[in-house]
Amino acid sequence: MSEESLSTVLQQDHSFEPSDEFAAKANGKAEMYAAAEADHEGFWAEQARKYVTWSKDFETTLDWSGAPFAKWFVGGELNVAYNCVDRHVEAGNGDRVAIHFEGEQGDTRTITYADLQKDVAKAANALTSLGVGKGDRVAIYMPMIPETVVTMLACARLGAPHSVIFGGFSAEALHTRINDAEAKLVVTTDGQWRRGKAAPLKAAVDEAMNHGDHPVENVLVVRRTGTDVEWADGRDIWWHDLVDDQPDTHEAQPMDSEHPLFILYTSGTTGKPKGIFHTTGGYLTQCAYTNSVVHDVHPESDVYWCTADVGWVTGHSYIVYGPLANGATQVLYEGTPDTPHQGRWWEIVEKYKVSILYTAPTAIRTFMKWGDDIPAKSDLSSLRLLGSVGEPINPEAWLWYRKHIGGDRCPIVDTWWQTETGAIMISPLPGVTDLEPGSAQKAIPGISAEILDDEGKPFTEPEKVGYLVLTKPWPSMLRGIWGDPERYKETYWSRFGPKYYFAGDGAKYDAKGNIWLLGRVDDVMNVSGHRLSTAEIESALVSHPKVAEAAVVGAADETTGQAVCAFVILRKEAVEEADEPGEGKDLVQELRNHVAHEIGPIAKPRSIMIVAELPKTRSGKIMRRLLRDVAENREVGDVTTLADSSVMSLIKEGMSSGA
Ligand code: 6R9
Repeated sequence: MSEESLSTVLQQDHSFEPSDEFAAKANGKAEMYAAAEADHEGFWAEQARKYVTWSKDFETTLDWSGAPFAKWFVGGELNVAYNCVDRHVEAGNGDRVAIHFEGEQGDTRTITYADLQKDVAKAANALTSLGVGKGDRVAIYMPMIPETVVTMLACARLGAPHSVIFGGFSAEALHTRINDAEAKLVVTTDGQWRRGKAAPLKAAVDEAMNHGDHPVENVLVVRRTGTDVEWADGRDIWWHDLVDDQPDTHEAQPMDSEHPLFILYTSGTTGKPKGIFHTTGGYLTQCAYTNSVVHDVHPESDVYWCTADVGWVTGHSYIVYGPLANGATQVLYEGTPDTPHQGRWWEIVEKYKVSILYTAPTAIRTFMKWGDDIPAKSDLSSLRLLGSVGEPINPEAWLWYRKHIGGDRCPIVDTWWQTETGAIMISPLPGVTDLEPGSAQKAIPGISAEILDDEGKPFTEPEKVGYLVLTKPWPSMLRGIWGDPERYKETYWSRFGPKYYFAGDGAKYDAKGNIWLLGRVDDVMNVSGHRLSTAEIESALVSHPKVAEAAVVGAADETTGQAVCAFVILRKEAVEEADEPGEGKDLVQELRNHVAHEIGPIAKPRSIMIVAELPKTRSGKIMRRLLRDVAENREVGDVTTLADSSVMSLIKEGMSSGA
C-alpha cells in the first residue's frame, strides 16, 4: 500500500475481514460469545478444565459472596509449574523446544520442555535449601534470560509468591518493593547486556540492602556478564554454586486454587506503588485461554514471540504462564531492538521462523521512524499473526504494522488489559472478528465491559466519551492490593459503586459498536507502554533538597505515546544559584538524574521546566490540564478557575525564553 492509499484507507474506515484459511484453523470460534453470555460461570468452568490440569477438581466455579474479593474454582488444587512444564513432558512432548534464547551478544540456548523440567526442579530444590517454602515471598530482579523464567516457575512450584521487579528500576524502588512484600530471598544477576555493554544489576540490590531495614536473608546471583560484584559473605550465593549440583527431580505439591502466585507492583494515582496480587487457578486459566484464542497459539506448529520484559505483567502472562501452560515454543530475547543494528528483531523473526509476534505500539512507531527498508531486508513470511498491547495503537501505526511486518496478510489483535486484570480482556478474536485499525473492539468471550457517563449510566451511543468499566468478575482478576484491602475497594470498586470495576481508562464506541480505548483518565501516564504515576515522580522531585514543589504531566509524544514533563519550583537558596549563567542547565540534569535514582531511568523527565509558580485552583489543586497545554505546545485553555491567572503567562514566557 502506498502512502497515498494508506490515507485513503484511514479515511474510508476500512476494516479487514478474516481470511477463510485463517478462520478454518483458528482456536477462537464465533459461538463462544453466545455460550459465555448464556452461562458465564459454565463457560469459565469449561475453559478451566480444558486448559488446566487439576490435581483436585474444583467444586464451585465462582464465589462472589465476599465481593469485590473473588474466589474462582473453589476447592480445586493444581500446581502451576507442573502445568507449565511437567505435564508436557509426560504427554510425550519433552523434546519440543520451550525457549529459543537469543542473548544480545549473539549467544543462544535451546531449551526443550524436558530441559526446562530439570532446570525448574534444580531451582526449586535450591530455593528449598535456602529455606524458601510455601507462602514465602521471593523478589526477582533479573534481565531477560532463561534463569528468570526458571526462577519464577520454581517459586510457583513451591507456592512461594514471586515479586518481579523490572531491571530498569532503581535501588530505591527496589528497596520499597522488597520491604512491602517482605521478601526473604532476592534473585538477581551480576549484570545485564544493554546496547552492547554490561550494565550492573546486583549493585542496585546491594544499595537497597545498605538501607539496613530489610527482610532479606539471601541474595542468589546468576553470573551473566562477568561484571565485578561486591559480596556479602553468608548472604550472597552464586547460582552456579548452589543450583547446578541440585537433584534434577522435584515433586510438585498441589496448591489451592486461590493460593497467591505473585505480586507485581504498578503505579497508581498516589505516590505509593500498588502491589497487585494474583492467585493460582483463575489466573492460569485465563492466561492459557487467551493465549490460545487471541494469540491463536498452536503449540505443535507455531513459534511465538512476545517482546515484553518479564518485569511487566505482559511478560508474566504472555511469556511465562500463558504460552508455557499451552506447551508453546517461544523466543526469549535479552536485548534492545537496535543492537547491534536496527534490523535485529527482523533477523530474529527470520532465524527462528517466528509465526506470532506480540509487541507494543511504542516499538511499532519506533520502527516506522527507522524506515520501511529495515524490516524489508529480512524474510518475514513465517509470520501469521501480530498482536499489540500496552497503549492505544493509532490507525497509522496499525496499518504500517499490517503492511510492513505482516505482509498485508496477518491479522492484528489489539489487546486491552491491565496488571490488575491479569490477562487479555478486550480484543478481536482472529479468524472471527472483522478487524478495525486502531480499536481493541470488543470484550472477549467470558468478559463483560461497558462504558459509563459521568453519572455512572451505561450508554452505547457512538463517539461519546466515557469511562470503561467491567461488569462481571473474571478468573484472572486481581485479588487485591498486597497488605491493603481498603485501597483495593476504594481504587477499583467505589468510583461507580460496587457493581462496576473502574479501569481508569477513557473509552468510546464507534458507529459499528467497536470500543476505542482513549488513555488514562487518572493521573497515570503511559510512557512506552509503562505505567508511571505523576504523583510518584512529583514526590521523587520534591525529595531533592533544591526542590520546593513539582508538577508532572504526560505530554503526547510521537514515539513513546506520552513523555514525562515536569514543572518545578525551586527553594529560595536554589533559585539564586540557578540564576548564575549556565547553572540552570546543570540543575535540570541533576534533577533528571535524581528521578532516575529514585525510581529508575524510565521515569526520567523528557523536560524539566523551572518555574516561579504553578497554576493552582483556589482550592490549591494543581491544574495539570494547563501544564499539559504548555508541554504539548498548545494554546493554553481556560484559566478562569485559577487563583492567579497571570501564572500561565509567566510560564509561557519562560518557555519561549528557553528557561
Ligand atoms: C497489559 C498492560 C495498563 C494500562 C491500561 C491502558 C493501557 C494497555 C492497551 C491500553 C489502549 C490497549 N493499555 N493495553 N490502552 N489499548 N490495547 O499494559 O498493563 O502496564 O498495567 O497498563 O495500559 O491505559 O489501563 P499495565
